[in-house]
Amino acid sequence: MEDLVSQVIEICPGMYVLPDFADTQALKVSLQQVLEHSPLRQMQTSRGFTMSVHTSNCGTAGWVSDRSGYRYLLQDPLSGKPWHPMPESFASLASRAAKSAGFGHFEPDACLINRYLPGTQMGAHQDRDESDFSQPIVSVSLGIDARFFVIGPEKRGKSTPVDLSDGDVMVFGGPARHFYHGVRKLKDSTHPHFGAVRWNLTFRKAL
Ligand code: MD6
Ligand code: FE
Repeated sequence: MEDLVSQVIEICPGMYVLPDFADTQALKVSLQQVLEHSPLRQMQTSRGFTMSVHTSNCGTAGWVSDRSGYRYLLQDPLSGKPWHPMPESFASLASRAAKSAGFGHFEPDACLINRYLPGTQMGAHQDRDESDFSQPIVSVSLGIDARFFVIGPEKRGKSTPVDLSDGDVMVFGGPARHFYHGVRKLKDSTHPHFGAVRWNLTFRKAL
């Protein structure tokens, strides 16, 4: 549970898992409010593929992908209006997690929301659209289990699996900040509070 950080597991230098750090039920109402403001949508890659995850954002900046590529925008392209402000409960969770992993003063301005259904996956990628790579990324998993994988600075090679469950938080910084990573195809299962869904919130200092 939150604030009782019993464990910080180092996967590799700069990459940490904080098992069961987040009280995900406490985040659920805010998540719903954010999604009423900026509904989920499937983004296109620059090559014209449709991503299998459904995506939204909250905070000052939101990550978008379309035929012109990846970038952060201050407005939701669906509405032309600013994204929903980042809920205080989201921001404080992310900075407390970062601090527990040794990254003090993390103040995210962007939260990317991804929804996975069974069968959804996320291919190997780097997160490199942010302006300051000395800032970590904090990721929170809600709902059904997923197998995350991390490779390294090159896209190909041996991967290390990291199994993530509801409430687990990952902190990605330092030398791991540029490592390729992704999520294996989700298995069919259901979670008592979220159903057959996994949510992932990634907190970034984008601007
Ligand atoms: C996911 N996460 O867990 C996808 N990126 O669904 C990410 O792509 C990610 O967990 C950067 C830092 C941490 C992450
Ligand atoms: Fe990522």
